[in-house]
Amino acid sequence: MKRALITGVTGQDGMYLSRLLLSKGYEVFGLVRGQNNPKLEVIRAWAPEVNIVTGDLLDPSSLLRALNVSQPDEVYNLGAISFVAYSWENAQLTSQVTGLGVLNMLEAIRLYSRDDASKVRFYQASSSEMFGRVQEVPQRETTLLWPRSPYGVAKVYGHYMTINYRESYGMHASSGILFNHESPLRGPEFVTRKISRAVARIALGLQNQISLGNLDAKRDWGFAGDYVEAMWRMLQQDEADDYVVSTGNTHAVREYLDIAFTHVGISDWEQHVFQDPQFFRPAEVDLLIGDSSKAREKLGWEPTVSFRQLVEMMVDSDLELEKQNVK
Ligand code: NAP
Ligand code: F7E
Repeated sequence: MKRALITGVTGQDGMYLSRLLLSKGYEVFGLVRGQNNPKLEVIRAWAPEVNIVTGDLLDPSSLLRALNVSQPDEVYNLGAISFVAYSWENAQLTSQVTGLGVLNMLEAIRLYSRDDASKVRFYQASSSEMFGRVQEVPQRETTLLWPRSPYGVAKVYGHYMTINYRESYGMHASSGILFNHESPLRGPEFVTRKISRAVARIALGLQNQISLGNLDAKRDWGFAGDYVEAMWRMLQQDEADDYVVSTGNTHAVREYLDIAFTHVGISDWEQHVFQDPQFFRPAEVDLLIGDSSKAREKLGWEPTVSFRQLVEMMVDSDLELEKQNVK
């Protein structure tokens, strides 16, 4: 039985990945931070078989302890401060958790493995935000990185540190450059879930409007359940490497709005949507679209959920949740 340690197990991807690994027969350990973390109950209900280990990416000794407890064959480093807008207001904290946290984990693995590079395979959750002011369309593994937020800069640090540990110590360390991926488990601060929730509530007469920022930003949105499969496939390769994971299609925020509102029978949706300066960013990533040919060829990976299916899945899920809240 293989053993895996997941940091960020209480997040969207951690939850999908934990179920995927359990379904493949893994013994799964999840790192949970803080004292009395409210998400602990959520992950326990979602996947009771996950073994919880306490620890924090900011505390290197807690990571070493987590490795000693879990004795993993594979480590998936999904833990991060992941909300881009928040990263301007908390730039140092974001740099420490999302950037230095990667080094803390890599170094803990190196010490734990006692320089036996084959002992633990490592996955780093890199991001399309690293492309920022895109230097090439579509973006691929070799595209020059030009991050546009403290979050993006921190991810670039973690990305190159992962490559450096691979090259310096021969560690099986892979980096998935994942484009936006969403699901009903997405945090409500991200635009897709913010819209799906609001649309459900507007359809049920529980609210009348939604305030948003830039409706023209374009993202390559996929389904989180598909993307965790790509993470796992990366660590099953003989050689560690970096892969772009994306659908290859891009859509503006307003297209998401259009499909979401139309799905609940509201065609004149503009009257419900307001733009508020507080949701615009100091520097925007205007366009993201990924070229995932390498992942498709080498990992045999491909997305299974279309943009429309994703939007409708999220709205349907929020309709159910909001109906339960009303009861
Ligand atoms: P998420 O839902 O925001 O989850 C982030 C996770 O990190 C949570 O479990 C959180 O724990 C944990 N965390 C935060 N600070 C920590 C710390 N100091 N020590 C240990 N854990 C900490 O993010 P996600 O959408 O699942 O994304 C997973 C990873 O992929 C992140 O690294 C993200 O940056 C990256 N990524 C995401 C996307 C995407 O579109 N979703 C795309 C590219 C890359 P709490 O629950 O306790 O806060
Ligand atoms: O914004 C625009 C906003 O916050 C998407 C993270 O998982 O994916 C995510 O980062 C777009 C941006 O995600 C609102 O300006 C308009 O252009 O949903 P988001 P993100 O910033 O793309 C990447 C790949 C990650 O790695 C990150 O961890 O939508 N937008 N109006 C808005 N965004 C938000 N949040 N709220 C609005 O009201």
